[in-house]
Amino acid sequence: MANLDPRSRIFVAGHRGLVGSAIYRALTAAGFENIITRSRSELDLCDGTAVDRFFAAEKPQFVFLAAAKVGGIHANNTQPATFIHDNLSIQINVIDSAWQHGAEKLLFLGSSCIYPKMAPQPIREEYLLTGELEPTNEAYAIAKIAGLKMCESYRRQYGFNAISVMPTNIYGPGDNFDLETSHVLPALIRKAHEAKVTGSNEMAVWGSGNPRREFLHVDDLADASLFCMQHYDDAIALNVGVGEDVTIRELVETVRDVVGFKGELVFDSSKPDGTPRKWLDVGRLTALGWQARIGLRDGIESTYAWYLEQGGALAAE
Ligand code: GFB
Repeated sequence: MANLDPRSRIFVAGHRGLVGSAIYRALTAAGFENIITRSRSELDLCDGTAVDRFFAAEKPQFVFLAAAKVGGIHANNTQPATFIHDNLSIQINVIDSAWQHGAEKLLFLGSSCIYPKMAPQPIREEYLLTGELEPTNEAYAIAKIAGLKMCESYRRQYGFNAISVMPTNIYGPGDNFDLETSHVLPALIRKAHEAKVTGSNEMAVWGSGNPRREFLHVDDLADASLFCMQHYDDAIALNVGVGEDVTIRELVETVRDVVGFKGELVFDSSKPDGTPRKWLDVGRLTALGWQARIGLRDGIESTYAWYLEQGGALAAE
């Protein structure tokens, strides 16, 4: 088990992102005093020489690799080169430098899109690499598969304690609400809110509304990440989810209710549906003693409140 104590030197790569900022909050709340961070302007994680220099100087003992190029279905589908390039570069630089400079343990964050498009449901960890990937996010998925295989390989060849977790769709405070690049949940919150405040009687929803997705609040993911850093030392990339999923139509109904938008939904079939379903089997993590606590409706309510605090209401008025 990892020897974390309040004085441990912990590097959170990507501390300004949705997941990294939640991990930073969770570490701070848990009393860790030596958290190392670097903004993108201070350290470009795609620059191998700079990353190596950083690790040589700072010598972090524990590394949360939450830095990644991420986006929703449209961003993934239209910028595959950026997604594969940036994610592979970040992973190679951070994982290799962490090992080279003697880090005790590294946790790599992947994504449920690593699994085959038509995987049996719920998806067990062993279904990895048993079928073709979903084309809209293949480049991102290949990069994430490479990341978890890198952790597995460094563990096997060098004995480096690198673990991987594969979260389902994440949302929460700090999310990206840009309609071109965001994931579905923040996009729907923004669309419902803007339709409400502008008095529009309709809002657009991409695709058919039939795909099913599982949504995990980012504070639950941060909690799971700390739990795994402290209690999990194995090669298998662990699924992290809530254990149940909803259709996009059900999701938008809940969002509409929380936001208070009473108009019509218009489904835009020119936009892709993506994977029909990616419901994770979380039996392994549950057996270790962790489970998600934040329900979807509560999570949407607090995310909407955060969006309003950030000026979402002003942007729409
Ligand atoms: O969250 P999302 O963009 O990504 O879309 P994926 C999920 C579903 O919601 C798709 C539908 O079926 C979308 O067509 N959807 C409906 C919308 N309305 C909207 C909208 O306004 N915006 C968006 N973005 N979607 C991503 C992957 O897949 O999930 C990434 O591309 C990553 O690689 C991430 O794995 C977790 O769930 O389809």
